[in-house]
This record gives sequence, structure tokens and C-alpha cells, in this order.
Amino acid sequence: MEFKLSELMEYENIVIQCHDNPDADALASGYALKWYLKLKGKDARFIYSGKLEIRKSNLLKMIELFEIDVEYVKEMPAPDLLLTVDCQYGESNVTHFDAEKIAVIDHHQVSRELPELSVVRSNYGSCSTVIYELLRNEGIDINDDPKVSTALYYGLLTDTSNFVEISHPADRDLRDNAGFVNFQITTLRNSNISKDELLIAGDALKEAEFSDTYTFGIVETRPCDPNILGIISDMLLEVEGVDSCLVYTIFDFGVKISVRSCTKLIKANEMAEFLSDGYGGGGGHISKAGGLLKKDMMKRAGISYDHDTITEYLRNRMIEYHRDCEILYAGKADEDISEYEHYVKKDVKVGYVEAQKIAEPGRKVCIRTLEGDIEVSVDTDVIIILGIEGEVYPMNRAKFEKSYRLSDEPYIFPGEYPPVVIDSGSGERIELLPLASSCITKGGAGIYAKKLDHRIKIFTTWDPDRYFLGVEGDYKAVRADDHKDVYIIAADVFAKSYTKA
Ligand SMILES: [Mn+2]
Repeated sequence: MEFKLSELMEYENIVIQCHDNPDADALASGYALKWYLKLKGKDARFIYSGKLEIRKSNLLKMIELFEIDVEYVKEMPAPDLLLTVDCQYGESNVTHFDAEKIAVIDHHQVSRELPELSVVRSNYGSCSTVIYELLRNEGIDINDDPKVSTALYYGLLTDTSNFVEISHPADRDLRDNAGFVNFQITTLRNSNISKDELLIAGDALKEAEFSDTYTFGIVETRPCDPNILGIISDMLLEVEGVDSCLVYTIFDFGVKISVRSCTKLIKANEMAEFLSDGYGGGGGHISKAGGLLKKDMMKRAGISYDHDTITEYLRNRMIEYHRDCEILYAGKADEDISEYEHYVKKDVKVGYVEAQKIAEPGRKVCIRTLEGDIEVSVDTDVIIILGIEGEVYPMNRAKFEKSYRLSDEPYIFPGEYPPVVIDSGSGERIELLPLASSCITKGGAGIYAKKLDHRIKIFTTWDPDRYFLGVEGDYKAVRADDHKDVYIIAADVFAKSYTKA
């Protein structure tokens, strides 16, 4: 459930936590939130944890300029409310602390089940923007305190590469409405890295490796502030012939990675997940992401933690990511089904929502499916299905009518996180459950499916810019009545929904 900031007033002892290795957006978000709570008479703590204390020059400058009262902690008694900002509780880059109640305010891709109290706007450029909107909803003007407005403005600036990556109107609102203090922004912009860090970056770039076959670049740096990795990977991506890249540093506790992509064939957050799979975690945005491979987990898996082994491992993993993945554009040609088996739907009850109930025809909405977000243009022909595991996906009316019959019974949602779609224009979140009705699968012509033994990215006819990822164990499926309609069915959903014809 979304929450309002004023609803937090019922908690006594509140701690705001941002992700480990905080960046400017995380600091600004926590700072503005603490400021708000203080206005309302609540003294909250603002903390971060992790292996490293902040040492990047612009962040130290930021803390000094705005007098940000942020504490680096290793241990902490459980507060009544732990509010994570610019990250999601339970993520690998958020040190775990116990708390009575958890709340999340974030702008990254949803990476796990969210607590009841959460506001996540994955299509916003910064968490500062989310905070700005929540404050505005409370009637609070950030310009009442120039330090707060300047900090939020700087958070957005740094998270969107100097506003270049702004696409959401909410971000534009913050950019245009924040009455920032110009000289402070100039100071911060011009203390982005230290002299030592410039030399580290320079040394690292001299040893850059490139793959012409897979158009990626890899750079290793000496240990430095993880934010420097991001600066280097941004630079690397600007190189002609580099469509994705990896920058990493080997620390004594693990390997920090920073990943970028400028091709629609690769989601950076997913590549970061792939690179760190089994040894830690990764995530972030479609174009920018990061992660950590933990030393103890690598050693446990028998990977010796020395420089050459790690370098070799990451290089191979990058090649595997690019090489061992099939790419398919659905809707272009009939799929050859000679190696597929025929399945029909079990008699299962699912939910559906007519898209026209959600928004005006012609508006674009973002549907958060298990395999990724897709953007759909609303019209009377679009039906949104709420599947057996609570998964959500669109279907056109003709296929819907062939596959389902309507039921009078009320719809009961099987999942825990109530599905929403997001109006791509306004950023408004629309709950689907109040609009949902029940329907029951018809056996119908069924599908042809085969179990995947490799990774595949499918661009469906719904959204040519964002792919669905299928991994080993999932199913690649083709509608029996339309051999061009190829898509992915997750392993657990498949087991519950289909039986051999
Ligand atoms: Mn951020």
C-alpha cells in the first residue's frame, strides 16, 4: 500500500536508512525526510551502514554544506519504524537491521516483495523526486529551506547525469521548481572527484579491455569509492563500439561492480544480477546498475579470491551473458513448433481488468509483470490478466474471448503484493484489484511449449523496446492459434496452469 508521510507520525522511534555506499540522491532523500519529520516534531535518526564510510569528495562537501546529520553505524537497536530511502529493505546493498515495522521509499526497479508501507516509483529519475512529491502532497514547500531544496535538486542532478536522463514529468517538476542555491550546486559539481581518484580512473582506463564481437568494455580499478566506478562506466559507455560495460574493483570483502547499457538488448540491472548471481546481488535501472560479489560466498563456491581468478571469472561471465542468449522478436514469423509439445490450460480461475477501466484510450500505462515492465497503449481491445500466481500481463480482446469465459464469482487475488499499473504520463499508480473480475480458462486450442535450456529475450508485440527474459526451466510458448505469438511462461506458473494435451 502506498502511504502518506503524515501516516508515519504514529511511530515514536524512527530511523531513516539509505543504501550502503550512499550517493548524493540517497543523502538528499534521507536529509529531506529527516527535515520533514523534525518540522512535525519528530527527531528521527538518519543512518547508513556497510563496509565503507563515505569518502567521496562531493558527498563530504554536501554533508558539510547542508549540515546533514547522517551517522555511519554497524549496529543498531530495533526502532519502531525503519524507513529505507533510495533502496528496498532486504536488498544486497542495504545492510540488514531489525525493526518493528519497515517502510520503503525508492525509485529503482522492484526487486523483491515490498513491505506494506512502500512508495516505489521505478520510472522516476531520482529518489529525491519521490520525496519531493510526498512532501508536496503534505503541503510542504521544499523552498522554505534552501538547503533542502538545493540538496534535492543535486540528488536529481547526479542521478540523471546532469538532467540528461530525465524523462518523467515529476522529475521535470523538481528540476524547475526547486529554488536551489546556485553557488552550492557549482561547488558540488566541481568537487565530483578528488585528484587521487582522477589518477585512479586514468590508470584504470589505460588497461581497458574491449570485446569487438559483443561490443562491451571492461575496466578494473584500484580500490576506490564505489561511486567512482559509476563515473568510469559512464565514460566507458560513451566510447564508440561499446554498448554495455563493466567496471569493477576488488576489495578485501568482495568485488564491487558497476554496469551500464545503452542498447535495448540489455537491461543493465539484469546484467548486474547475472554477473553477481550466486555470490551476492545486483540491481538498479535499465541503463545503470551495480552489484557486489561477496568474497565469502565466492570462496564457499570454490572460486579462489585472487586477482587473476576474479578477472577471468568476470570476463567469462560477460562473454556468457552476451553469447548464450537467444533474442527473438515475436510477431514477425511463425515459430517452428516441431520440437514443441502441445499443452492445454487447466481449469483455473484468474482475474482480468479491461484496460479502458484504468485510463482513457490512448494513454500509455506501464504494467509491472514478473518478467519486467512493459508499456501498453490503452484501448478498448486491451485486457489485463491477473494470473494464477498473481502475475500480470496484457492480452488482446479476441485472444481473451477465445481463452476465457467470464465468471460471476468475485475475484480473489492469490498474490501478496497488490498489482498496480502506472500511468506513464502522470506517474499515477492505479490499483488493479478494485477493477478486477473473475474468469475461467477455456481449454481451447492451447499452446505449444518447450522447456528452456538457455536464456532468451523476447520482444513481444506489446512493447518493442523492452524484452521479457526467460531463463533455464521457464517455458517458451507459442499460441496454438497463432504461431507468431511467442512468449515466456515462468516455471511455477506453467506447472500450475498447463497440462499435456
Ligand atoms: Mn537514487
